[in-house]
Amino acid sequence: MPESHDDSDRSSRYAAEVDALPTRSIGEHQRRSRRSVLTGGAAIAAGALGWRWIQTQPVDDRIPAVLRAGHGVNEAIWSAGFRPDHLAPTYDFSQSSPLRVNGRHGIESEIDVDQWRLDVRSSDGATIGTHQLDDLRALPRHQMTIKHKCVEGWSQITTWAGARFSDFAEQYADQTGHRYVALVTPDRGYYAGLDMATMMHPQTLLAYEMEDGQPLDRQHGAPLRLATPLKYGIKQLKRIGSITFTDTEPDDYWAERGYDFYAGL
Ligand SMILES: Nc1nc2c(c(=O)[nH]1)N[C@H]1C(S)=C(S)[C@@H](COP(=O)(O)O)O[C@H]1N2
Ligand SMILES: [Mo]
Repeated sequence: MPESHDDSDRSSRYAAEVDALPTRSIGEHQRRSRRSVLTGGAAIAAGALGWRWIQTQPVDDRIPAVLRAGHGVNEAIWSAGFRPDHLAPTYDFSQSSPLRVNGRHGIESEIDVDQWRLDVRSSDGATIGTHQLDDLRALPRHQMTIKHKCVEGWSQITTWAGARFSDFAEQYADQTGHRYVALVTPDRGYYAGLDMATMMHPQTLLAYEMEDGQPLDRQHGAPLRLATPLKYGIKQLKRIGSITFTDTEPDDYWAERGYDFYAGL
């Protein structure tokens, strides 16, 4: 399926921006990002209110009502990469094909799926839960055919299935007021941080299947990976070993190498 102009313009603009970034120091990059996030009084106001406060507001169709209410607040949340009431486009399964393999950091070793465990940690590093794949399979299964986009400038319509992170996180409700979730491979070879708004979005899945219900293979992140149409591929960590709830911007493999931390679409 041909790329729309809109997409390819956006990708090439993004690619150009990314090319320019590594020449800046990390410190400069962080100052710049902070400035761009904090444009406009609305953003500053919402920042002061904070995600934690937003989460305590009445929920309208599972989305805190305040997020629907004001254009200003929506503007602010744009720094998370999307409007919270916005669903990314989905496609017919007939348009889907198995995603090409890209990126092998942290997944090069063999993996015994039966031995694999997902550790959940609080911000002080304490383990607050350990899960096997059956725990994820016990949650409602969602399948989505979405467009996967890579910062390298390609995209592909593909299908994922798994549990919504938001469903998984219900058992950690005391943690979801934090600002970020850190995802790390078991060997710590690859790591990515995501803002809580993205993680709690209904299209953000802890995926264990691809295409028509096939289990993920190792190259695609068996036994569990992140899948979301809201972020570039760099955030969709394959072979998740741990999930940490934190208020500190997590270490992020590609942000450390000059890419935009939010990597939103
Ligand atoms: N562990 C791990 N996850 C990763 C990567 C990686 O190198 N290691 N690369 C990312 C990138 S850049 C992309 S585009 C997608 C590609 O997913 P796929 O190989 O299943 O197509 O995985 C993402 N997740
Ligand atoms: Mo990518």
